[in-house]
Amino acid sequence: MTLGEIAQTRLSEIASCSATGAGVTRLPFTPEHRLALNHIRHWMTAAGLEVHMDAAATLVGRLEGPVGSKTLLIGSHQDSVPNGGRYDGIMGVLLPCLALEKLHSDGETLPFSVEILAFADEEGVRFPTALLGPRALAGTYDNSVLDLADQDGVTLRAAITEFGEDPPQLDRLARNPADILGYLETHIEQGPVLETHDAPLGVVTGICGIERNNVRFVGRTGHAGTVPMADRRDALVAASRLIASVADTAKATNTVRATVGAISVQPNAVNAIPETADFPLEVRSISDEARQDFTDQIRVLGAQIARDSGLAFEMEQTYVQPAVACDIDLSETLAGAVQHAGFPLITLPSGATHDASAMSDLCPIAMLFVRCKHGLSHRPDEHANAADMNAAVDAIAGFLASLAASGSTRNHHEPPL
Ligand code: HGY
Ligand code: MN
Ligand code: MN
Repeated sequence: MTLGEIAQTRLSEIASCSATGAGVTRLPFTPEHRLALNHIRHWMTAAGLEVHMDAAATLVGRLEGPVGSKTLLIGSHQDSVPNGGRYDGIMGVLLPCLALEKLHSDGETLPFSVEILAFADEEGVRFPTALLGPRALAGTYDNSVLDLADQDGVTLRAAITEFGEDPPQLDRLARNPADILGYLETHIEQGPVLETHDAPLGVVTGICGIERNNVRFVGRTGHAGTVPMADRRDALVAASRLIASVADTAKATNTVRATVGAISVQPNAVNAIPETADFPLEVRSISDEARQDFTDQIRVLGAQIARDSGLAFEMEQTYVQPAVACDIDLSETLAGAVQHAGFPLITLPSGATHDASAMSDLCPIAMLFVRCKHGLSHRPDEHANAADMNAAVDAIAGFLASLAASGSTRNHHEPPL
């Protein structure tokens, strides 16, 4: 079997660590997450790594390099969206493990340490925040996110504690940038560009920025049959007007991608006028300025709609991750490895966000994209083929070998041997 075929088999196995339903549903700090750790621990051990879990429930596999050498961080996330695909995130944990297995079987050793990281929560689906793991390593996470709760009222702090980790230890996870060579993330493209170019791999130039705001309209409920239309303060009608404007404005400006993916209405009864309507507004753009302008526009429009219909309106930012550029040097090394492995070089921005977005506050980042069938992702039919994953393993192994040859792997504050 090729390493790509082994990858396909292992991703099929871990895909079973999922809640019931189509595709993969593996939210952080759940029984499915705990089951998945057994598979990831096995991959890391097979790659010769020492495995432990950190206080953010990131599973860490470390290959110790020479004393005084820096550490290359590689990783992605174990969690999925509900009814998602079997490649998003987890493929970026498995492929570097296979690349290390390949280097080991080729008798190669590395003059630096390597850590493979399986972050717990990148999607930010269960809690209205995300990227706790990479932000803890970068020393940029905000303690207040631990008080955010999921739809069952379980706080992030309680979920981590119940999962067996110790949130107060989060403050001790921050790494010294001087010790870190950089961060590499391998990820399914989640778009159609590589398929359009008939290329198995792509090197990412930058990652779009993202922000999420909770939007709330508060009106007045009443009997659906007895309250005259003119007297109504219908929160769902107001929300619908704003949501339609979000899509129309985003399409017209063409600088952002804006989505309302969920809504909750109370009292949520067919014969009662909606009193409250709550929804998350997500806005993404490679330009932070365009994203902020758009969000400001929607805030003004929402307040206007509320005033015109006698409702209350709130819009509160719950999550923001600025756009980030990938490191030129690291990306050139990655591009060289892609070409040396015999594949065409395609460079492209990422419309999806990633753990790498937060890791860029700690160290230089590079991202390797793997072709995505029909560009479909966040769906059960998300697919990457074995040959392309095999190409990615070759490129990652080549990237490691290039870094090893570059000699830039010693830690400045440690005297040479
Ligand atoms: O939503 C995203 O961009 C990523 O898949 N979390
Ligand atoms: Mn992802
Ligand atoms: Mn995703």
